[in-house]
Amino acid sequence: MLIRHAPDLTDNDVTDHGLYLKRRTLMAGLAGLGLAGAASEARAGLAYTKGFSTTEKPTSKDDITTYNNFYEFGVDKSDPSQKSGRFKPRPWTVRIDGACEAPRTVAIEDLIGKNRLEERIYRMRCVEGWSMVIPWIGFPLKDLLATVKPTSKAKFVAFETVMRPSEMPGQSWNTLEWPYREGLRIDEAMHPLTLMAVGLYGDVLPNQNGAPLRLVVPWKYGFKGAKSIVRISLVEKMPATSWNKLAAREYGFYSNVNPAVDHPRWSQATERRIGEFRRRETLPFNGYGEWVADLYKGMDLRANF
Ligand SMILES: Nc1nc2c(c(=O)[nH]1)N[C@H]1C(S)=C(S)[C@@H](COP(=O)(O)O)O[C@H]1N2
Ligand SMILES: [Mo]
Repeated sequence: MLIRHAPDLTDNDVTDHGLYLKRRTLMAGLAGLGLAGAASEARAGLAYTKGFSTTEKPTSKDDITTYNNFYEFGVDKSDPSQKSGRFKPRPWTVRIDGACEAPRTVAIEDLIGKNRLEERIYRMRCVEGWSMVIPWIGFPLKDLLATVKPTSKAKFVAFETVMRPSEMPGQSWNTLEWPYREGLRIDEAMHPLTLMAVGLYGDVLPNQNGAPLRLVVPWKYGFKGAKSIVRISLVEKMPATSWNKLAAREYGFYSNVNPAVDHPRWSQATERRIGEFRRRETLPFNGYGEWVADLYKGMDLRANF
């Protein structure tokens, strides 16, 4: 048995909560994440977090892995799957530094082996007006940040994608300022919904989805979820972010999903769920308001879009 500590995932949960995979299949997939070794077996756990996962039907694996935004590989939706074959997500280390007592550099194997992996089925809403339901595998970002002991000066968290023009053909074009940068306020980063994903559909994360490690913030527009992360820095000031630098009027730092605040060039009131024909209404905070609306109490979400 690959994962010993999975007492909260039963076959009843599988049918009751619409989990797309049987436990056995999920555990087999985790072998792909390097969890087959005896050492990992003792350390790793897999939880199915009730409540946070949606019961909506996941988008097909085919759509999730061929309809992508990852401008490092090109601007067309098919570029990431077609042009990421040369990208090497291993070996890989992530530097975690800045306003913390114990900065460190950690290998992807340690992140996967030492964190309690969970499946989280989240909605993802792109700022362009389409959405998906994606069964991620990962761990809360707050668990990782806790290991470096943030100081009181840590007000924001900055994320940086790898810079590797020889493997990422899109980095030869000035579509965005490279490396891709994103950021969160510290309370957003520490929120239990905020995930570091290392897999999807029970298997290791494909290159086009941000291997080997990407951020997932389900109540924000998809571009906040930086892919292929090499550096996470705790900082005092709001960090510069790639899309905001390109067009500040169009892509705010917060970028919470908000049907009432239109993009200057299109409405955000509705969205196209990939695989469906009719458009659906977009929900405030992408439907996660009951957990995150409090983070923005007293803030003007039009001025701070
Ligand atoms: N490094 C990097 N991260 C990125 C992007 C990108 O171009 N580069 N695109 C973002 C956008 S716009 C979206 S919608 C999501 C898409 O994630 P997916 O392709 O896994 O669905 O990734 C985000 N993360
Ligand atoms: Mo996006």
